[in-house]
Amino acid sequence: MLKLYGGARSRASIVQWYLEELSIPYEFVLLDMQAGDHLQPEYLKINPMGKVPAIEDGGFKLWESGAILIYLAQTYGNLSDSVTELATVTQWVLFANATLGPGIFVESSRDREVQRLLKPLNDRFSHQPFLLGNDFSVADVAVGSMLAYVQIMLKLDLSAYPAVVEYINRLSQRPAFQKTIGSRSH
Ligand SMILES: N[C@@H](CCC(=O)N[C@@H](CS)C(=O)NCC(=O)O)C(=O)O
Repeated sequence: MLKLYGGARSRASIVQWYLEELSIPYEFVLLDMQAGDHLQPEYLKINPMGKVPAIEDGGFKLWESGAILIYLAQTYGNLSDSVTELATVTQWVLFANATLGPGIFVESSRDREVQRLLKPLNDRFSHQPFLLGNDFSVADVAVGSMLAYVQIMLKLDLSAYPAVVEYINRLSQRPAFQKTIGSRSH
């Protein structure tokens, strides 16, 4: 069975959300990060960087949440073999992890980046329910989880971006979200 390694409150919830969306059986290996389980030699064999999440699928080990999401989409989801489709999904996953997350969570860049990044997202969600159009995809897991964390953890006022708020609400209603990321807010 696929193993997902994570901490109680960690980015492993993003991967767990997608595993639940795909109805893939998995075992969540809960590391006690306070106790430093993620820095022990046994876990460093899975991710030498000592970070979560990581997965083991058969003999295959993979870390970095974005890479894991794309692997799952290709292996178990409906991501096609199209180079352009893969590139577009990769664009959104990297945007979430390398641009949106750092831009908003790093306090020194927050004021500048919130306006710059949320305005085009708001424009997009004014015309379509999900990032790629009418259908939910792995791109929504990556970007949507980051936006949900902005609401849950930073409690920013997003009322200037109503379509983004509606998008987060739309994602929050998904059972797989509620079982994973959503349970953080309670
Ligand atoms: N870019 C990485 C970030 C991984 C990361 O920083 N994970 C945190 C938990 S959310 C971690 O393992 N921190 C432990 C540490 O730095 O000691 C990803 O998305 O997987």
